[in-house]
Amino acid sequence: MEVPATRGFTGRRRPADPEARIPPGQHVVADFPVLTAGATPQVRPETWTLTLSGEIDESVTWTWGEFLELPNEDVTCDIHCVTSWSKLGTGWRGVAIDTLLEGVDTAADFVLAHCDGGYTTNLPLEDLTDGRAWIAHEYEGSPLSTDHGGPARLLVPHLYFWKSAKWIRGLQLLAEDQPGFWESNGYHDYGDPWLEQRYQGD
Ligand SMILES: Nc1nc2c(c(=O)[nH]1)N[C@H]1C(S)=C(S)[C@@H](COP(=O)(O)O)O[C@H]1N2
Ligand SMILES: [Mo]
Repeated sequence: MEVPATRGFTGRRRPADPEARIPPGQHVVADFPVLTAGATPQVRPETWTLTLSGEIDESVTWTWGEFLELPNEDVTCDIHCVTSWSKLGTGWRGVAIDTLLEGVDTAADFVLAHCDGGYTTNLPLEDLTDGRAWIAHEYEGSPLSTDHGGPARLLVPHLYFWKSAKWIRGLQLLAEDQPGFWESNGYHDYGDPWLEQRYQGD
């Protein structure tokens, strides 16, 4: 079998065959659904900031202008929503969490992501490092639309997409895991789509 060029996914362990890129219980969509719990916040870049807080000596805050000056990366990845749609080969541009953590000394093992509107989601810190997570501000070459989390959202493609917090404003570094919004409402604490970790107990 001819193996296509490895564009369209970041998971280095995943084969390029599209069928093999679809986690169990998922189906591929061509459109890009919008899933938001509650109202869509209107966030103005002029007043937007991103803050690293919690288990660090001093919290760090970037304004929109400062954030855009950080080294950016282009990311192509597959995304998987727990409601069963997957979208293959989505294109993003943003700042790696590794970049934000450069020079930051922390004993934290967990992160709670905070958003405008009050949404939260929790992740192990190691899932945000080693080139596996970004704060994305462009989608397919255009500024991220408000519905999809603009001006900026977390992008963690290897976990169910509810972990990719829209309208992101802060990453709180924590010594202990603290469940976020969906994780407190019956959804899995970790959310690996390849293990179908949809709900608590899966
Ligand atoms: N702030 C915030 N982020 C969020 C959500 C939300 O309701 N609020 N929904 C999550 C869920 S359940 C999914 S599937 C994705 C949907 O992203 P999309 O609307 O860009 O498809 O965003 C995630 N991030
Ligand atoms: Mo979702």
